Amino acid sequence: MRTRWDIFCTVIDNYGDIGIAWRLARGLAREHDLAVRLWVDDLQAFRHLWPAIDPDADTQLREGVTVCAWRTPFGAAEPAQVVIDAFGCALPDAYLDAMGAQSPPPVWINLEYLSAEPWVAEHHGLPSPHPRLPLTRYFFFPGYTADTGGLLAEADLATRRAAFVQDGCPAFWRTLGLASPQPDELRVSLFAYENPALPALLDAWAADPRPVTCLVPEGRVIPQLAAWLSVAGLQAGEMHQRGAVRLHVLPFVDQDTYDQLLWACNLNFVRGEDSCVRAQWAARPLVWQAYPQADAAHWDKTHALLAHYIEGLPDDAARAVSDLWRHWNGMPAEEGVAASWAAWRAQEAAIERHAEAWCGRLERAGRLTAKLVDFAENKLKSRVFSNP
Ligand code: TRH
Repeated sequence: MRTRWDIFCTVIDNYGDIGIAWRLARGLAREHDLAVRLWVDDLQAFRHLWPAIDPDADTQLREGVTVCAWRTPFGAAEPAQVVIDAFGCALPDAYLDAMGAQSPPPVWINLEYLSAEPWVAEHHGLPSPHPRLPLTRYFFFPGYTADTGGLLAEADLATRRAAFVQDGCPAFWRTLGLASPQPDELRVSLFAYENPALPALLDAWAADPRPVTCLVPEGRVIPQLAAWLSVAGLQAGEMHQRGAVRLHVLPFVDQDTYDQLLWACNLNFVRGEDSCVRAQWAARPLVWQAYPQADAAHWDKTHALLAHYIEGLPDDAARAVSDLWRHWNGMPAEEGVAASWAAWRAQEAAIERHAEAWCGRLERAGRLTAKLVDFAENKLKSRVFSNP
């Protein structure tokens, strides 16, 4: 019989939590042949990144995963053998009580947010006993080193990407209503939160000696873009040109198509967590905007990933990458935005080579799905020994 896993996910204000939970659920079902239920409290939001989702269905089978509507109050459900609460979302009380009544109890894992900060390895895998119930919750931390939970990626990701990019993907560009890039054109995707550095970056692109095509999925940055263009509003499908920069507003696409966009562009501006990791696996240069947190806690995260990412880059290229990331996260930088962009352009070839090499280095951290399965299976085995 297949081991049963339950993953619980609440959608906060963005798409990262459900994006990661969905990727994980799909990977567990497809690559590890597990019986996975994914409980989600907002199927409407989920549908944005996976349009096949029916927002009204109580349960539905999608990509080998049973997607369940997480309603309040929570109906009766027998707990699975492995239970994941993604990003500390509180499990429903009734479900938690049912977990506590099981013998042996389920393996309970809290999947945490990804960070490149050094403390992650020390906290990865730590147990925390429940104060009331005979349950232990383990903290599973994704990360960039082998002593963490690793990074989410499908086993065939590199092969699929290589096959996709080998002919320059003209058919893909056509589906987005775009011609293939000109030889001297820089094609950029821009997925961002509101960002004070955006107008200066757009000015720099408009003044670039070569054409820059910027593809912007619908979302939080659109009003800022409209203000820069001095237009009343912007819709998917619109195109505007200012100087060297041509801006296209794209519809929000499904998660797999977004991956292809990252593979096809020369440079990707990404945000949050999941798009950042996918941009790294895309083996293309990226600029990351960390999810803004109180007290600028995201600066530590940005700094940690940046320090790790620029290892091995020649000094000038490392400085160009750092300056652009710093501007994009509101951190002090050595140069202004225009000079940082010019420096990035001058180092483009080295940065591109580095992005390819970096993708290879990511492998050293290990694959999160496989590591999570190992972790849970070990706990399941020891649970059997202590509960004969
Ligand atoms: O949406 P985000 O800002 O999510 C954030 C972060 O994950 C943050 O850590 C978390 O605390 C906060 O949510 C609540 O960025 P992220 O993580 O990149 O997630 C976006 C998801 O949307 C990702 O799975 C890719 C997907 N996506 C599409 O499917 N289609 C699109 O067109 C685009 C632009 C994104």
